[in-house]
Amino acid sequence: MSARPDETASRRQEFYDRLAQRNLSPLWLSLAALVTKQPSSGCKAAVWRYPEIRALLMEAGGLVSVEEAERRVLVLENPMFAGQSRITTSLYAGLQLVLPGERARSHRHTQSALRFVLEGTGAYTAVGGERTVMHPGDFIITPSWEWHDHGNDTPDPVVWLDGLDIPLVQALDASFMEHLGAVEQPVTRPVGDSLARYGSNLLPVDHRASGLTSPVFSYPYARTREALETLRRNGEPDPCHGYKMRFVNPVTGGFAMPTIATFMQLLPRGLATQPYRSTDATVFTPVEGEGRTHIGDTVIEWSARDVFVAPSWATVRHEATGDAVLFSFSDRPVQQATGLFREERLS
Ligand code: GTQ
Repeated sequence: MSARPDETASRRQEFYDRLAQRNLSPLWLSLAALVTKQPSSGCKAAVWRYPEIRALLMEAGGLVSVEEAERRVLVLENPMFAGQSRITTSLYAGLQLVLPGERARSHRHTQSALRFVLEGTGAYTAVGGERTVMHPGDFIITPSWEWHDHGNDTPDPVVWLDGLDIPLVQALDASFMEHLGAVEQPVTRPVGDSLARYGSNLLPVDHRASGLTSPVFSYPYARTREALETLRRNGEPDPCHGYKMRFVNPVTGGFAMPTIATFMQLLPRGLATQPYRSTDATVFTPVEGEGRTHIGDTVIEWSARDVFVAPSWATVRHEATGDAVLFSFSDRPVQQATGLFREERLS
């Protein structure tokens, strides 16, 4: 039986309309867009320059109090995801400002957060009853469902990069949040306690693995930097990554956070790395130095405290024009736990 093409089309359309009324849809119209040959979210390479964002953040400081804002943050939105508060498909990033004398009140949520300190020494974030003092380059964790409040008793503003798994938690529809009801959580442990207890190549003798997040809330930059410098003296850099290390949960050997991987890499002056690509879209922020990164067809020039993002499966190669140190984060733990992670060296 053969029908005229326009008759077929109209019969099909009438059928699709009836399907829609029953909350059904024909897969044959969407299969190619749903199951793509390679990653295709539309996430784009992009850069935010620190001097520019800093000026806007300070302007926000004059316009909105921390009490009103709860968290005074400018969200870094991928240009392809405008209005969606995501820098990659699965991750959120923002720049947070706490002015001298301010307190950002205590709350907790199921989203995990990392803080990467860009500017200011001596402010703190409190987690688990302990204040973690911030220095530029420190990587600090706020685990899922832990109370946290931020404070700045120094004469200078503090600015850090927030990285959260907000879009991931959104996709899973598993967001919960509460306010403590007091501005600050009670301080029950002295500064430095968790670093001595868990971050000194030691663990309390009766410690049993519990929880998915590293008990080391703070990974001070001084230690990280020293390790990278020693590695540089001792051997050749990796062709694709320079001297690149991942932050570790000392109890499990796994990533420091269950949903977000964090890395620090040293690229010696003049190093041009070989291209690679991986399925974990990655947010980078240089701590020191300057250079450029080729991401697909895009070239991003960067210097310290800029933030840039490389999409999933985009070819990445770096060129350091001065000795450079890059902090970065991605959703690699989730991709590895689910068997999705892929990485390829292209040279
Ligand atoms: O500091 O608790 O950038 O709850 C977004 C959500 C920071 C925070 C953000 C948050 C926080």
